Amino acid sequence: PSAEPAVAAAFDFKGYMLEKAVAVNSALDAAVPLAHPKRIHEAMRYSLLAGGKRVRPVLCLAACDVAGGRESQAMPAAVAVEMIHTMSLIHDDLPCMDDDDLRRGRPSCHRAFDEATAVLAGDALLALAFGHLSDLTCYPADGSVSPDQIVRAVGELARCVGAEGLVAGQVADLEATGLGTPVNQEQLEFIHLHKTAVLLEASVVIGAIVGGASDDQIERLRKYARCIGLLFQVVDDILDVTKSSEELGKTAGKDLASDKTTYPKLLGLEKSREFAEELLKESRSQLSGFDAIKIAPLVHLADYIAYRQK
Ligand code: GRG
Repeated sequence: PSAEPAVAAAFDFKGYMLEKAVAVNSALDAAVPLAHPKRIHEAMRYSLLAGGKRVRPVLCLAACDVAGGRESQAMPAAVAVEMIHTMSLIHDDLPCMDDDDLRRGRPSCHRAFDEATAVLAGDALLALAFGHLSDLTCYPADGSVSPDQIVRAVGELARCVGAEGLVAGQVADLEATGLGTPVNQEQLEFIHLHKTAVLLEASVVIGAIVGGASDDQIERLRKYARCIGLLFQVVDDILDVTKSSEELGKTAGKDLASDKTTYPKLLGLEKSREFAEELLKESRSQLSGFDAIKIAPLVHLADYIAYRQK
């Protein structure tokens, strides 16, 4: 359809992700030196450098590029959004929240260290994210990112983290779990939009801001990010059913057995797949009108989220 942008078919998405992840990892490493007191810095580095996919920082760099900016303009923001993501995972794994022993294939922070250290490592990463994002010395010396753009980016990130963002999503999720009864589609969407989509949205929007995007471009990229954020969770729910069915060799997997409300439970598998297709299509349509070559990473990231197998 005409709403869908033309994308260079030859784009090497895997190579792009790897190259950007290497650059992000090196910036994260430099942003958290092993300073005194050593144990808290060890815990911060343990979780931050544990090898996540780096989807959020890559989205941030890609959005900056679409807006016409350079990688160096967006790297402080890319580092900041990954710090926020990591601190939210550390806190999410705590016994008072999801109580998870494993994260990114190894013991979660409170398991590898202790609970108090994990709480403090999360707090310290939260503060450092804002410190890094607002540190003028982290940006190119040519003034390509103005203090006004940085202040706008800080406001965007603050909104995304707080009681109308990630925290709201977590509270709603904890409340829903505590009820022990299924939530409706509106409540499920609220949880996903706040727990997952909001940080993907901030990553893209902040990248666009420091890259010099217009307000109209920022809003279109914001809609793109919200679509892929929800898509991420719908696909997660679908994979939960299909994977566990495969593993068990049965028609009903662990998703249908657990108390957690999911899209397949609410809509059925077919309708959930249709919803995912709609979200993917909508995310693409928000990218039409931008440079067809520069949007390739964002288009392929949406496809990756939609068609991943785990
Ligand atoms: C933010 C102040 C503050 C508190 C935290 C605990 C909490 C409030 C929010 C929970 C947020 C949360 C854990 C959301 C789930 C997000 C999600 C989809 C995680 C998986 O993301 P991937 O697949 O993971 O990108 P990797 O490991 O690759 O980075």
